[in-house]
Amino acid sequence: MKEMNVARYGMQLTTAVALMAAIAGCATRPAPAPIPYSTMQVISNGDSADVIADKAAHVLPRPNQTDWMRLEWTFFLHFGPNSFHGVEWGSGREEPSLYNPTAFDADQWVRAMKDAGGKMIVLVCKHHDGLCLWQTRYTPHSVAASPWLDGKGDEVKAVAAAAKKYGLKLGVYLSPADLYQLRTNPKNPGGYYGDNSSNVLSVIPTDPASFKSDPSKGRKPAAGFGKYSYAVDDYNRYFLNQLYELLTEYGPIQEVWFDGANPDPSVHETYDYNAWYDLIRHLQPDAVIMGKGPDVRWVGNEGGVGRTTEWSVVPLPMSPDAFRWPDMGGRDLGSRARLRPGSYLWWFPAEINVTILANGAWFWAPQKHPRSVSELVDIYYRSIGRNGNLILNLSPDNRGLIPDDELEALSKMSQIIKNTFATDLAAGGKLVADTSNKSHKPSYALDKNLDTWWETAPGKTNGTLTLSLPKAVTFDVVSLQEAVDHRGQRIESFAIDYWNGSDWSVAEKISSDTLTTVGHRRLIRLKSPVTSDQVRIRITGSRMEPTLAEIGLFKQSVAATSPTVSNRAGNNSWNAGWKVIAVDSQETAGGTNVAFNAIDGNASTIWQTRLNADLSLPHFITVDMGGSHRIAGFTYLPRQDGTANGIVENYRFETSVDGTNWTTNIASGTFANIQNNPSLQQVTFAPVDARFFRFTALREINGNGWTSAAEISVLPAGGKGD
Ligand code: FUL
Repeated sequence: MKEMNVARYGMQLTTAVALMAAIAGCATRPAPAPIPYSTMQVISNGDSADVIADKAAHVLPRPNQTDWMRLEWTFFLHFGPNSFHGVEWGSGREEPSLYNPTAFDADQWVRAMKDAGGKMIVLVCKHHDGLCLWQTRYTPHSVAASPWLDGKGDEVKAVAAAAKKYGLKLGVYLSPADLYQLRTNPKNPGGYYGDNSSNVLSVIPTDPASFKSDPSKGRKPAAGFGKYSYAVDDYNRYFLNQLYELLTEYGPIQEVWFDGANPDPSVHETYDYNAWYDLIRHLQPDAVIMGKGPDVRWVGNEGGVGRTTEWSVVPLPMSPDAFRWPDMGGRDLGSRARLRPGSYLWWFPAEINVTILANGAWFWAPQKHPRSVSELVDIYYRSIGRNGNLILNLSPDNRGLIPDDELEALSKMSQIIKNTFATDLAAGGKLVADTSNKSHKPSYALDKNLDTWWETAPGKTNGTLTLSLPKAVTFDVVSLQEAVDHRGQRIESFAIDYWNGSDWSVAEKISSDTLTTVGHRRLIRLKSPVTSDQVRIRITGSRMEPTLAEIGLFKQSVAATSPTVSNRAGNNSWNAGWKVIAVDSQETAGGTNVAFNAIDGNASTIWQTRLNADLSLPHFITVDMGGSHRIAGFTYLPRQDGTANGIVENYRFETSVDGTNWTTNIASGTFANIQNNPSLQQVTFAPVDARFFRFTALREINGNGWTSAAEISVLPAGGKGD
């Protein structure tokens, strides 16, 4: 594969540098070899801090990543069996007849994305439940067995055609976890997933008739594509054939999305990632592999939040050929402190996946509604504005149409974004710098061309660009872009000032931002609008000479403030007078994590069971609401401090009128996907009258014996407090 060859080239160069370092100490010290640009650099033992920074500054994106980063705003689409029975994760035991949209309209989906300004749709072609949404040759468990269009429909084909019509690129999400194929699925006794079959030489595409009996028998390849051989087991052969169909029959594919989530890890299957990557590189060399793969990194949450310091150059502990791409959730992935000897420096930009539905729901259900417009606008700044691509999910309803509330939220969001960025207030200005490389003059930062840039003079790691405008403008967003495709990512800190008429003043940013990394794009929002005819960008820290390919000034069309977590289903007085009347464990050391914190209406305090004792589940908490209420569900807000300890995955929920006789409303429920998406969970059940409720944790997300909760509350019947 192309990338891997370049990577090896990088290693040879590094070896050369190491050799030169080894001969240092001879009488005449050779001048250090300049570090060449490469898609990979290796930090050697003995590299000085300067050499390490120099190497990090010489890592470039691969061409498929450059194309992808320039898309910035992309869309996800989750529609499948889950959309018909109100679940986030299916079981693999669903009948294909469940999938029966009555007004399916892929044009409507893609048009909404196009109108919003999206550049790509990544379609869920098979979610964890295993139903294939295209006409596959390799399982009857597909749309062919559904009543939709008498089994003749093909969701992928319809979306590919709409994407072509509206000029959007197409990506495919194919879930590695496949519950239908699970060896233990009673609905599919011949399931391939975890069937302990041995690796046998398999030609891809395999002849479906001899899939099990003789996988070395191929079928006729798709027009313009070849055949490939891999020694793989049944499930990997199945998966490779699925990939082959998706990557050869639907036109150019720009992104292949490999989800790490697996609802049932009890059955083990070894994914042959190397074979998958190899096939993708052959069939769609321009595509990026996202998630469990080498090109695009999952940002680490599903809340739409990029890091305020987001490095696209990330140190890997081993060569990318051998690396298995685990999720990278840490706060700091690429600062100088992380760049240690033995690391392989690799361009690995962040993708921020988030869904339009509140509470992180990926699939539509009647009670699921979109996030507020201000939150969506905020997400734009926290993703695209923090050196990452945004992939915003839309969820068609059971008719097969994106419902009006989602369309309305999206169109309001995109209108605000469009209005904000329609006018670049820096246009027409003149840029001067206190230091410039002769070939990279300041005016290049205002020419709307990412392939030309301002750069400081050789050896200068700080520099100031001053923008003078013909007349004063009022702005509250500053956009900066580094020349990452030519010079890598370098800027570590910067400052923004404006001329107040007699002196320079600091343009105050909103508190949730930091003035650190820039990368492909950084959007800094100001605390309040600034009016001035002179603006200064001071680069105060950089790995090597900093660059700026573009700067821009904008005025937000509607002031969008950061949302706060609504932890009481919008009703803050509902919990007045509530008491915890029983709890089996609470961490009272220091009086910090007591049970009452779960009902105090404060999302930043938590109930946690004792850390060094009571280390087995179940744990429970019983609450007296002080009077009888008609309720139809409950909410659980996991701890919001970024720590996973005690977050509940499986639970029981009970209610009582008198505190003695209990009704089990949910005997054993799952907060599907809470590990990836630790946001407010809402569970509904048939309405009951209750004064007391008991929440019991049955399983913690990592199987530990702790339990924690930021908030536990109830949902009033009819959606209103009583
Ligand atoms: C997660 C999945 O489990 C969700 O259902 C969704 O597909 C999201 C994009 O990734 O890990």
